[in-house]
Amino acid sequence: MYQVYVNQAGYYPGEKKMAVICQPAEHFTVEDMQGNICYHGKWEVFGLDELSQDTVYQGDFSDFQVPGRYVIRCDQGVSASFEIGTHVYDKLMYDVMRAFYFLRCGCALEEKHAGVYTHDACHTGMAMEWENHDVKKRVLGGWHDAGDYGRYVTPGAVAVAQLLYAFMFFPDVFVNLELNIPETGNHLPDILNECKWELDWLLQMQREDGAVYHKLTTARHAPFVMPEEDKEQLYLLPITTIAAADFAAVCALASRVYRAYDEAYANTLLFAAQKTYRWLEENPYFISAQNPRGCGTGGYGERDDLSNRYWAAAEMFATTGEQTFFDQVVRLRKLPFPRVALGWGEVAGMGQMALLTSKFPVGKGMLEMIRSEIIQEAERLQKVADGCGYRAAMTEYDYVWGSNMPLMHHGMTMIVADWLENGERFRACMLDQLHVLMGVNAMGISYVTGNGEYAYNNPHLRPAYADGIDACMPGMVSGGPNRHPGDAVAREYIKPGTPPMKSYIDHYGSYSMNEITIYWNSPVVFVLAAIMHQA
Ligand code: 9MR
Ligand code: ZN
Repeated sequence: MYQVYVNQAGYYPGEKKMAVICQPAEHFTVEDMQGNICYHGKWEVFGLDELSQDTVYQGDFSDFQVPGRYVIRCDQGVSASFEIGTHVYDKLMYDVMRAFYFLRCGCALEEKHAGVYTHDACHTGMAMEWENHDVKKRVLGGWHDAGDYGRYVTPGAVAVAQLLYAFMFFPDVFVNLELNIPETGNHLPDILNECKWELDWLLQMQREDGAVYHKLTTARHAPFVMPEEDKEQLYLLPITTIAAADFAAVCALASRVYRAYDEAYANTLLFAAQKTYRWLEENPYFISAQNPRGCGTGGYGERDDLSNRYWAAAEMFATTGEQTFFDQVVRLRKLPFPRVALGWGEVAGMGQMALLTSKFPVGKGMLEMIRSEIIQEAERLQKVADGCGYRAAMTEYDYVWGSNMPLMHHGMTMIVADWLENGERFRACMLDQLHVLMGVNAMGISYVTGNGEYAYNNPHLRPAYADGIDACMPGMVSGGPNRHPGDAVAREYIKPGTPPMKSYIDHYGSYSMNEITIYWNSPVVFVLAAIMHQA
């Protein structure tokens, strides 16, 4: 545990750099690993930071730009070591992308790709419909959602979509990024190879009539065993309109992205999207997700399906340019739903990305509206960050289960706002959100396994526990602090009254604070891509 908090992955030479200490201090130095003093800085008092209850002192060392490995030292303590350089985020990106590979289902993870984190093929049994056991189907592949072995359509669609948008906005970051996965070296960039693993699974979740099953899980979460040891019966849980809408959206989006590489696959995706979109239109009433009696896996219920239908219509329009989809976008925009949310539940923000990047014109009026929705949100976030000693754009209401998701979504919103303005107004604040994730936070911890000298290491992640290996596979993003301890371990260790930013424990038993999910990794990929793109 260190007293001085820094981004443990490091900083680009030319970017803003800020360390934090939570006790009165005046001067600090930046020292190289031989103990040579390279820079002198001064702590500035920020004062009481509300959501951590820390009295924060900020140390700016942006002026120091010499590449190398350093620590920050003062009379009161020292930081973890960190790097300054032009490649400091390369490993982080590699690891957060490869986390998806580690979550692959239906195949063995072999040593040449997985290193020591191997396992046999898992969840290869026949699935049956929950409601009608006569309907059987073998559904293979996809990513395990999280610490559990469930596979769920809506979060899967959102995670893929965020990766695909990262690729669309910042292709230069990915075209040559090799991930040492089984497909590496084929005709696709590896990010598209990895997304295809999930898309191929999603396609199997479509029913003959275009409806889409909500999830594919066992009746209960498995115990903490390796995935291939989880041999319980697999069930296809009832169809929902949210699954259908997110499915149509991501398939339409993917058909645009893959077309340049694989025409046939793009057509398959588009055909699937069209079929499910038709089903959605024939089923205008919300069919929600509710766990049937006897099923205890993830719910992923939503209050309504408006933003999901909006996202689907927007992607269908961006892919086909057809008027009927545009009419649906216009109709849905009259209804109330949050405008910039990026999933897993509310997804209108994904729809905005489709409309903003559409090669078919959506009209000046609508563009202006979307633009101001996003820019206003980015401005609000910047003010929130200004009020936080750690510069997190997080209100207390953001410290929920998986708070690192809003943290990164806020970064995404700032990125899109800068893209819209063709400027860098929000860039520093966006970078601050990554700094928070990587160590400039009230726990002084890096929330990405294997990245940073003081990184969390005990996620609620079945294989990470069951494999008996001390070091967790790298690149797993923790859910992070949650002001509502939602499990027995969290309630045992987190005393009532603990400030939101400190309501965290690195314990494998705490699913409400320390689980991992595919859709907590995906926004980190997007944020890193933006940072690496402009570097
Ligand atoms: O990420 C989800 C979080 O927003 C919810 O508050 C929580 C409780 O409903 O569920 C989380 O999703 C979990 C899912 O239901 C099952 N797989 C693991 C997910 C992360 O904990
Ligand atoms: Zn599996």
